[in-house]
Amino acid sequence: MANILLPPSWRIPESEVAPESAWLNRRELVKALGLGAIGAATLGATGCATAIGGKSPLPKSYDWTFPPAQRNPRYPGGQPPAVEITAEEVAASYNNFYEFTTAKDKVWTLSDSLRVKPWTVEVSGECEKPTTFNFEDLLKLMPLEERVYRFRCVEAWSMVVPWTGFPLKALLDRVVPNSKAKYVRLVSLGDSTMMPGVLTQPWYPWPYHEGLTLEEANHELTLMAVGIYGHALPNQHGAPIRLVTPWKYGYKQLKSIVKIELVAKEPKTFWNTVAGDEYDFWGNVRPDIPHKRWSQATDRVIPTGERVKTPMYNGYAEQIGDMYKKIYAGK
Ligand SMILES: Nc1nc2c(c(=O)[nH]1)N[C@H]1C(S)=C(S)[C@@H](COP(=O)(O)O)O[C@H]1N2
Ligand SMILES: [Mo]
Repeated sequence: MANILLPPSWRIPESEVAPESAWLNRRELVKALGLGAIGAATLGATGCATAIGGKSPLPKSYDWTFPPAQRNPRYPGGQPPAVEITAEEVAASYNNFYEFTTAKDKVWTLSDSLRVKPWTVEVSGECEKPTTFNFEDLLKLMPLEERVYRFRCVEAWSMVVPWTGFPLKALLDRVVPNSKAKYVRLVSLGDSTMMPGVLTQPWYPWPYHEGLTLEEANHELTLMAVGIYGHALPNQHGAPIRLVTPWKYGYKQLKSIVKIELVAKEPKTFWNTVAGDEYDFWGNVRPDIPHKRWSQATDRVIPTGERVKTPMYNGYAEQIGDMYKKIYAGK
């Protein structure tokens, strides 16, 4: 069968198509959220939705609960320029989750079909104690904390989001990586019975998979998120557990993870397989290195559309230190 690779919609930057549409203004937000005139009336001065015409992208209840996690003041999300936390309704209704749809404003409704109970996470490969964790047990085992991180998509938009989670290192330490472990391969659920996009877009290399070096995986910034805005992750954000690496583009931060494998060689990754010349293994936020078809120097703050300078490593250059000295030698 021919391997047809259709370009995803987000590979066409809005700025190239119609410059004015790159600025998500109040009216566009209303449209993006599917609001009518009534919904529009509930938008505050900041353009943030407070209620959505009777329908909200926030679930009434969550599949999992955990005690409130302390916010870690080391990660205030306040790296300039975007310091304000994005309104929850906005973050919950502007999502990339191709297993459901490529339409960002429809993920929150379509992802209703995802069932996350029961859920297990297999942590295996090059390690002493491969373990399959019940998600419920994992919640009790891991030290949960809240961190506010800036979030930057490769499509040149950004948000600021409070995540609840634990360092990936805490999980990897449990299985004791052996000396052959050099990378971590992470895999999302790819169940076409719950994820309609898997069935309708067979040209993608499902399940969604990603990779980090072991050094990146063990980095203090690398978080396994189980919650957002103080409660469990709703489906559209990658329930029940997803990766958060704030110095990397969104495409590295895979959702609904079922498997974490310690491996010896650099693993293949989803977007690198689809378009290797546009999405490298690293996916680091580098405003000085343009995407093949658009600049990464600035980003659009959602929902105001304010255009701001993208900081080096998305504002985390200090924490990243010289981890990439060799890779970007001369840049
Ligand atoms: N499994 C899976 N994970 C994924 C994606 C996806 O399509 N499938 N999209 C990625 C991209 S491109 C982005 S920008 C973020 C969006 O995360 P959010 O919707 O929680 O803001 O999820 C990332 N993780
Ligand atoms: Mo993204």
